[in-house]
Amino acid sequence: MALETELTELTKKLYGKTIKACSNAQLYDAVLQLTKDRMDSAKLLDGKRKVYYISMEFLIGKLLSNNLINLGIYNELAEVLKANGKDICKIEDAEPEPSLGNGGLGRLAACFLDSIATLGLPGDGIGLNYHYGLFKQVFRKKLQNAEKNDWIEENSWLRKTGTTFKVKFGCGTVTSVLYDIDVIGYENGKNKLHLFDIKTIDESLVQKGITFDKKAVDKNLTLFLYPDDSDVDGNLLRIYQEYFMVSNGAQLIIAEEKAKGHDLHKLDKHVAIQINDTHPSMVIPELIRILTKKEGFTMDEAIKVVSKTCAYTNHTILAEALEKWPLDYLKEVVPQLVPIIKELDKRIKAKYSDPTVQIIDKQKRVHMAHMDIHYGFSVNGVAAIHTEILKDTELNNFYKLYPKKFNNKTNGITFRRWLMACNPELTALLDETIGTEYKKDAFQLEKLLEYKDDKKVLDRIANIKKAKKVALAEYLKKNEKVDIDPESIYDIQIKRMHEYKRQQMNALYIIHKYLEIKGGKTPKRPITFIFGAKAAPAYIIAQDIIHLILVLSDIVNNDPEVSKYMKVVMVENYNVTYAEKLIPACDISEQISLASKEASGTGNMKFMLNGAVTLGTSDGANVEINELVGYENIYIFGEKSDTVIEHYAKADYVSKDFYNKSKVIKEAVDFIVSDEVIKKGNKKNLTRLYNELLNKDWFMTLLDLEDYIKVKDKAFKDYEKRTEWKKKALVNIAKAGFFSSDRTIAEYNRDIWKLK
Ligand code: 26Q
Repeated sequence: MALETELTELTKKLYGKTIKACSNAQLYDAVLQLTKDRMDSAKLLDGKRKVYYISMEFLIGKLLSNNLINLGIYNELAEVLKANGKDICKIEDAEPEPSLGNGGLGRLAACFLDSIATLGLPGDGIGLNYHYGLFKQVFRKKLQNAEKNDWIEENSWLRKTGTTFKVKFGCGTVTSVLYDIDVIGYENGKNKLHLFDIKTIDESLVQKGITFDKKAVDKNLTLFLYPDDSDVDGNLLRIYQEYFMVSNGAQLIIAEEKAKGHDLHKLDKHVAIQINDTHPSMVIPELIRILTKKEGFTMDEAIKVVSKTCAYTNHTILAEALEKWPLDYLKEVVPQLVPIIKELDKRIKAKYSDPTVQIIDKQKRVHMAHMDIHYGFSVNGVAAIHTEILKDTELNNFYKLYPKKFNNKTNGITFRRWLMACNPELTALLDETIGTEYKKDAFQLEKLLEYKDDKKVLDRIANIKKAKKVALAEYLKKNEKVDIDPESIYDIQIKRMHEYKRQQMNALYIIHKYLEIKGGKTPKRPITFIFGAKAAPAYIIAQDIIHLILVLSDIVNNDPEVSKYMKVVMVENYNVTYAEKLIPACDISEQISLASKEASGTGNMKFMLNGAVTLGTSDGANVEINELVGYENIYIFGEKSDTVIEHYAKADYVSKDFYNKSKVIKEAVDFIVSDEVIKKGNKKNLTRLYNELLNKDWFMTLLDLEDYIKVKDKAFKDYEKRTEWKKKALVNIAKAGFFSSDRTIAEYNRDIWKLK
């Protein structure tokens, strides 16, 4: 049926109205229904072997435009709506954003599902249906407050299935219900994202903000996602959540295998399970438990087949972020897994005497990653440098035992969302210049290099950037009540707030610039510094950094002398939807983590694809961006990872030395506790941050600050050489093909899953 007729019939049926007469919210519901109907008729992907991507997080973002693009009906629908006086963007606005992830790891899982389906591979996601997801961030008195994010509406992408399982905990048994979200590939078939929930969930448990009664597991289990990111908070409820997910996942996989008539002894021939960081690691002992207790396997048989089925991805080298659960916690939450974990540990202890590779350590803590490495068939890092560091240092003792298990899979991003959906203008220009093949084969973007000296194309790319900057200025005016100048340079840092990501270094640069302007040294062109970041509520220093940025924003933006030359904006409740507006408008992409600490980063790839130039350290995927674009098209600064690792090994970094040695550093750091700043903020937060930088600075901010200032100033200066800058933007776009998650998934499939 023609799209217009279909939509007209739907609005008539739902509201007794024409398209024209519907509100945007009503049209959103109607289009949602239409899209779901279309997806119903899409082909379910299948094959001899299927991958299950298990993850505590799927940061899927709004789904409407993405699904319309993948179904190939976005433009047509936009036309239909336009002909009826409606704007598709307004209709997209009506969709609530599910926040089922913290950051990179969760967003990666969402990009991967898109690419798995796009490549026509059979592969489902398994996760949890958090009712309020990650908290919503609200600023009050220049501090972050956390509120619940209510995203589930009566009509949503979720489809309730009839599938339910029993999950046994130490304290009793709970019953699950399964919701599915269709994942449609770009011009291809579909897979499923399975989100488990509990039948007896009670939303009324949530009191003020995000506080709730932690004890009633059968009522609270899927209310919230843990906001810890890389600072693992050892909480019992988190273990309940993890086990609930993997037990349901394991039962679902086994049920599907049985339904297909497959022999469970050959599980590895038909199934690959990708464990997204250690959060789902209990799937290993859980599968072994089910196979031995319910399916008549011997322990040897079960261990053997599970070990050939499970593969583990590591996303961090921060020691504090590696899960180590006290055995006592596991005894309380999942007593039935404890004998299995002990058996797995016993076998390792019998084979290897090295204490660093044991699963249960002397303090009776279970090292989840160790279990994955011993009892999985693949271990991968997420960027070249990250995998090398894992092999050489962090997991070196494991690498020596199992060199063949280790492999790298540099992360990627889906171009459907991060180019086609968020930047249709750039997409159209690419279609016109290099054709449309790049949508299926991202490496074709390199064809754009032929236009490097074509003034018309360079100007058109620059004009698109300008239009995106104007649109962002309008959006920020409306949402943040701030005026920014589209003629200014947009310098953007958006990612979780964490000391290792060093937003504090960016803040120190801002102070430095402010003091320069106050002293009469003004920049050629105004600069707009934009931040977006949530901090784990329990992460004190991260809260202090947010506070500092909000105070600086107040001081800078309200100073008539200074605000002509610079503005500071920290957007509230940074999320996927916000990223889609910020990234296309960016000139300079801040990727300034302490070398060796950012496993990969994926925002860096999104910015590059949209024609921003990276200012970054030699860390994570920045290293590979650098190799692709060359030093002329990126700004790299700071110490390299080997130097940093050496500082840690020798424990010889003293931040005060850097403070005492450099006038510029001293002035910037001292400003944090100057009267001017304290007047506008909280003395307690600011002094704590000041002391941290001066006396500890675990992530070596002051080590790189001078070089950062130097290289950042150079980037701002180079921005004025307009033609050269436009070329940099073009080269960045042209070289971004490698970072398509289609490439990443093709590699996972080639080396690990072997689905087809
Ligand atoms: C663990 C236990 C208890 C509570 C919370 C957690 C927890 C939750 C989320 C630990 C870590 C995370 C998230 C980690 C994450 O997002 N890592 C990022 O993964 C990206 C995708 O590979 C990389 O690009 C980033 O470099 C990495 O920081």
